[in-house]
Amino acid sequence: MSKGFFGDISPIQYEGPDSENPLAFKHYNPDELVMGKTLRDHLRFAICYWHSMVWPGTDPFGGQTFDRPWFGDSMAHAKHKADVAFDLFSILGAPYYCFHDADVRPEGADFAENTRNLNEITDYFGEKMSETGLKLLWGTANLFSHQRYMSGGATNPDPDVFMFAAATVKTCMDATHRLGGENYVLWGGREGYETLLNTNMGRELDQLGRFLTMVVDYKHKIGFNGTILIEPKPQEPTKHQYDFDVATVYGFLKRYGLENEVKVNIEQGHAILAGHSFEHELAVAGALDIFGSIDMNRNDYQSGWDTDQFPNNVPEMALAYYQILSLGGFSTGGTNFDAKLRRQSIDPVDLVAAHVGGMDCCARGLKAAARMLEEGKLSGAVEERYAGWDKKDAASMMSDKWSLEQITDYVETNGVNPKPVSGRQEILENLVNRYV
Ligand code: XLS
Ligand code: NI
Ligand code: NI
Repeated sequence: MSKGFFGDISPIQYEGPDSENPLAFKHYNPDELVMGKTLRDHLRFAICYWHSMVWPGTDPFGGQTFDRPWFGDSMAHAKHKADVAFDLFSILGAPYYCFHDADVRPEGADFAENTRNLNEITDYFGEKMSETGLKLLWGTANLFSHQRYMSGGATNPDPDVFMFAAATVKTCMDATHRLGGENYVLWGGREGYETLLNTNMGRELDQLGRFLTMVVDYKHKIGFNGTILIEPKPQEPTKHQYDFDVATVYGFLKRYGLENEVKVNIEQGHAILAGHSFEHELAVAGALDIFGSIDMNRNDYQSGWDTDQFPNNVPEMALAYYQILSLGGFSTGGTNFDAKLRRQSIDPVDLVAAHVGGMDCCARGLKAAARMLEEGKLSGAVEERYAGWDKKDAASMMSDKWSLEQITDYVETNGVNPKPVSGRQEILENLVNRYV
């Protein structure tokens, strides 16, 4: 490993909960078996390129605070960045990473140069991946930063932009496929509108549906076995985004006949922005059978922005992983740290420590969730709550055997007169407290 940017920081070891070493795992022991599976395989951690390697520490009131030797526009800078990125992945022992095209290659003068640059860096990644055994959780295209996308990518009023975006997505799917990526993500930061005064919403939705249909067709054409994922978010940067939340995405997929082809990548911070809890979004995806992957971060609950902070709230993580484990865990998905440092955290050690803490927090949450699931007290209470539905007459109501008239008849003949039953919320909340 190059001794460059991270100096003498060596690969992070598991030292257990009593360790006081800030650069050791206290809860994430990758080899620990939980419900018959290692924590490594449960959590499937991925490090994101954009926040960790690209973001310069800016905010709306101030410029760059991070001095990174790889900041710059040349291919040499891009390769230097890749070297340091892979050092970071190895130090953390994370099995996966994720990237946008714009994170990893310099912006070219035109489409052809963008593609050349992306392909060159894809080759470079390929070599590094076979040297290190690191894997790609997902790739994606940045269809929101460049000025050409200011009015959207797929939903742009200008068909030339739609075309440029579609061709760009093709190159990113090719790169993802070539690197053995396990998913391909579409997050539509600019797929939405600022004002209805200049927007034809029905047309824009049809454009987005057509775009996604082509993505799915191309996936099958090239034999990409990964999952196509949409990442919902209600707003920011666009005032109203079309992929508002999981339920909205499902309605969209249904309308364009894609509900069996596309799943969701759910981000904690986006759930909060949509006025939901993270576990709500996970449960909706589970109920509608479109759960795919997660972007792990937390929002500042006061600011109302997507502040993308590293997770540090174990009880929240426990409830989230409880949903995920209840769904049988990840298949192609994983836990991507879509989280960035605070802009005052300018040292290399901050980047490592942030991930160590986030990984520990997730591991602790997952272990608590596994205990909750294995002991079955919570699921037992839910089963008991719905036990009436196992009875024969109740089952007939759910099948098409009974109509409203027959039910009315039944109520009259049997004198059905329901008695209220406690929901036991506080008792269940107290129960959760025992695990976290
Ligand atoms: C922004 C999104 C973005 C996606 C990938 O809010 O979270 O980072 O994860 O385009
Ligand atoms: Ni995200
Ligand atoms: Ni986000």
